[in-house]
Amino acid sequence: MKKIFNTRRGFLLNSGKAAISLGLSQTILPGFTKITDVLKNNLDNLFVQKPLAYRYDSLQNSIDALTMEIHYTKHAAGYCKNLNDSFSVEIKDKNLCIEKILNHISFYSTKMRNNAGGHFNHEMFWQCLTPKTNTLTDQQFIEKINADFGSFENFKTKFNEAAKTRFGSGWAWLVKQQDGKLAICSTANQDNPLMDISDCMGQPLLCLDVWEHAYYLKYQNKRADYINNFWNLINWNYVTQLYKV
Ligand code: MN3
Repeated sequence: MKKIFNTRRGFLLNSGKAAISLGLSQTILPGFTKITDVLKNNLDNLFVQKPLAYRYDSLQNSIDALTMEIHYTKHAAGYCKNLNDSFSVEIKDKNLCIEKILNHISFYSTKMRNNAGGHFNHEMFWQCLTPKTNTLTDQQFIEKINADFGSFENFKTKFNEAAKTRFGSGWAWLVKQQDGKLAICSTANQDNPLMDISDCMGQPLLCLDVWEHAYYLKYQNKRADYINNFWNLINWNYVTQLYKV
């Protein structure tokens, strides 16, 4: 898969910059679909944070209320604001959705990369969480996980390993690759699998924020405990919905 994307990227590098500078509309790369509902304000077409579907204190057995509040109102809000700053300066077509920007991120500034990634990742992360206990029940998805990872336990172990071993700040991901296979990977900083620079490109289905700001108040240096407790919070309905797209 990587070869295909590299080839496509090579093509984009040769032809895409000219196309973008001419103002031709960018497309979502083949194999990707607009899956999330990252919102824009109707008035000015700038990105906004979607309201959380739960209270800050509703996840507190696994993530404490103050961490949730600071994470949402300060860290994530900062990415959203800085994305809009970059968007105003760098993008002429105000209708561009975030997936398209991420699919062509190599054409933009580092500020755009960090903040478009940061905004998308957090908007998706909030939706991957739920205070309601639920489990994965979709038989087709369960069979797919078993087929691609050997078993659900192997999938979990592999995801946890990706999250634990990400050096410094970043994210762990479950993705559906262009060939339909499920894969697990991690990305540094605010990079994500939608980016044309990513070495784990794919449709993201599940993500976990392993920046210290996501867990330090409750867990300090114990990232592994935070990762283990994340499994109590996963919104499998949402993840299944993304898998079915
Ligand atoms: Mn974060």
